[in-house]
Amino acid sequence: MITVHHLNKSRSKRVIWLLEELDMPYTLVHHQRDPSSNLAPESLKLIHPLAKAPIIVDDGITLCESGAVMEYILNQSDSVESALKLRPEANNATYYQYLEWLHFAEGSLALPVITKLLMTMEKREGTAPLDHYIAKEIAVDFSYIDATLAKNSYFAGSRFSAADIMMTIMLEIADNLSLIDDKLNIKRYLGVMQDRVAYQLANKYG
Ligand SMILES: N[C@@H](CCC(=O)N[C@@H](CS)C(=O)NCC(=O)O)C(=O)O
Repeated sequence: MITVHHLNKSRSKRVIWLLEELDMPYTLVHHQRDPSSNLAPESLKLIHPLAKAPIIVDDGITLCESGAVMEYILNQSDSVESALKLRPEANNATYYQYLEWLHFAEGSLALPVITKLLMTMEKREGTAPLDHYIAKEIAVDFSYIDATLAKNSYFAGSRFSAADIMMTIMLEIADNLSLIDDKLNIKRYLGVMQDRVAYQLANKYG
């Protein structure tokens, strides 16, 4: 059975959400952020040298990086039909749409969103090159995301997929930072995601 190492208020919510959507059994191990540094505790370093959540352990494999973990779980799901619910069949246009958004969440969007989060926590807003870069990325990324969600109900088209789980966590952080107040399609989409039963089960772990 898959063991999920869950850090409070972290991307590991993605993994629990996915497992709940697939109705797969799992064991949860809780780790709490250090209250002063907000970093992961030593207990996570004992599982993987990067000490970053999420980490899963299964059948002799220890894996971090949420996108890779999501793909691993989809590969393990008990039937092709079950995986197909959340990952379009390979090698068609919808699949590549899925793949783009699955990777976009960490590959492009995480940098400006997390940097903005840290800048806000440090009350650091100014005119340095970093501020210009982050402001430009945020403007471009959220306009593109909003336009996508004006056309499609979900990131990979008309059906919910694991790409939605990857994207939602970043969109929630952006919402908490008031970065998407005027992006009504993203706001509507977030409401739909947060209404999902599996999301709510994952969310209760904090
Ligand atoms: N790109 C990685 C990012 C992992 C990451 O930064 N995780 C954060 C939680 S959301 C973490 O463990 N932070 C604690 C620390 O860096 O000490 C992924 O998607 O898994």
